[in-house]
Amino acid sequence: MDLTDNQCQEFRDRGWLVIPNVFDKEEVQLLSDAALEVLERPGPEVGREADGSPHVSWGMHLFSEQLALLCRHKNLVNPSRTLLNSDVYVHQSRINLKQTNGSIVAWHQDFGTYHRVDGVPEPRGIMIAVFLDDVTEVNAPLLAVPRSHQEGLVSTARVDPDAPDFDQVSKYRYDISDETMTRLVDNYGLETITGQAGSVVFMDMTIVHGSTVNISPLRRLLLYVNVCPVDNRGESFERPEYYAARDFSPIIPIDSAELLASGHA
Ligand SMILES: O=C(O)CCC(=O)C(=O)O
Repeated sequence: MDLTDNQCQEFRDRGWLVIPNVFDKEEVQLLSDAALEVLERPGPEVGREADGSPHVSWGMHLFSEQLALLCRHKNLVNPSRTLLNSDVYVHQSRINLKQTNGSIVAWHQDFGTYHRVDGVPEPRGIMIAVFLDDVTEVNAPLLAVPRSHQEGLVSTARVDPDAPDFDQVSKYRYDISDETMTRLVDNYGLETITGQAGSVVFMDMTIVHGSTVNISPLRRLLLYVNVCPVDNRGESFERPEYYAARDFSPIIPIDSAELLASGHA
């Protein structure tokens, strides 16, 4: 899958690009099955709702052959290489299962934590989202501020030692203040990012984004793969590998035949 010049320009201007029909039904089913299996793991890499049900799993490529192959899929890797003008490695991957009445995701920039905690030097990288369910206006789509990547880092630390997930997650959080959010939305607006299952989003990892609670009965399962150029690697290893890469070798792309074969093994 090659990107057109117009698509590259749209990514640079707005900060993201949505491409429909990147994966077919069989691939979506295989990836959904693999993701739900990883979410069943008891490990510390799984984040949970207050009732104990899983809603996020970090480092999916370390725990599933199919999800590791997804991270190497040419439909993710080749556009990323084009947009970043470089070979890429996976800095972080995750599964996000937004269940009915589950968590919100506060306004943030992925690069905020990657830079300040993981030591990724420069704001060069892409958050790729793979939709495994249809995402519409009603099941808590990603919300994002177009062009906000052009502002650089605008997030600030949120330190709340009483948060239930303080040790694991929230001490590393950098959120966007209400004042900054108001200014950004006044200047640039705010958009929903929707698409059918099988769609893929390429988003600059400095874009301000978040999502609300999903009060619909419609599940919203998404996979995220954050890639960076191989010369923009994390230099701090404070967090475990499921949050922050140790392997910086350039990804060698695979195709759908290899992904699908892994499901038939
Ligand atoms: O899937 C979502 O609702 C948001 C996830 C997100 O922003 C992230 O993982 O960085």
